[in-house]
Amino acid sequence: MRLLTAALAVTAAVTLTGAAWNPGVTLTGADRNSAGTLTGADRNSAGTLTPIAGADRLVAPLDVDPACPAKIEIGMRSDAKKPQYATMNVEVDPPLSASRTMVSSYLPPGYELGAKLLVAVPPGTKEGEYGLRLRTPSRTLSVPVEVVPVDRLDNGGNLALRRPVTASSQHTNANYPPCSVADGDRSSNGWAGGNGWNDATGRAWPDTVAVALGGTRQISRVDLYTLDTERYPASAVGLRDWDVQAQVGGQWQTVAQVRGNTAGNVRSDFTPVGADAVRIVALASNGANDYTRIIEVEVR
Ligand SMILES: [Ca+2]
Repeated sequence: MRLLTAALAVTAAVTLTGAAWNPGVTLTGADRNSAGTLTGADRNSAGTLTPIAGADRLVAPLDVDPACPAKIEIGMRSDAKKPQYATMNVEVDPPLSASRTMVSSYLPPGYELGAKLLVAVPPGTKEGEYGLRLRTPSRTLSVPVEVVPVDRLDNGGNLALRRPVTASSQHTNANYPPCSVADGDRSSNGWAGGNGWNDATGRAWPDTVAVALGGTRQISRVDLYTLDTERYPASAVGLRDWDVQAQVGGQWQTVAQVRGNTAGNVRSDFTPVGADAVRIVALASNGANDYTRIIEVEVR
């Protein structure tokens, strides 16, 4: 079963950047050292190199699990007429830190390339706005980073967003952290890149993952997103059977049940209840019926 998980990881790494980006270009700082051996790149003809960000601002919550930092897609586009060796520097105001300080690559004309940037907020950081700058030789793109307490997040009504998550087990691969089921990203494209929980007990059930709501909240709906991509559809590797439980007065109550699911996401509505936490009790997955794979849990 670990083989299956590994195969999923490889595929996700290729598709992570999405259709708009060019996934064929390697994005590592090590490329810089090979610049002298590149052929076909005319450094003197370097045209405009435009920094790109996937959003015009980034919200970075305070005091969240370090395994699930704020993230944003960044990249650059070359408008040069010839291939060039391109470098973009990434700067962030302290005490925030970014997962990379530069993006560099051999870049054909008209190409865009992308990378995921993680922005960590150390404990004790003051809330407020911090600067993130993507800097090429010709242009700088500023993306404000707003550091806010979880209680003041604009959660769009999703009471689970960025709340503490606990799980029955955690995969040895750190790219499947439990906190990723409440990170606000419900897309399966980030699978194996820190955007979904994979438990560690193949073919052993049940598995559980719980989200604390930060106090008693009136809830009546839970949306669960399981792994569902074109290559790995939910009907083959997604979650099939589970119970939705609410913690009421210290006791877990089953408020909804899902059986025989083959879809990527399922909405469960139930009689309103005042709950401190929500728990998914996973009972079986599809296909090989091996692991629990949950991308996101939303509570309303
Ligand atoms: Ca997620």
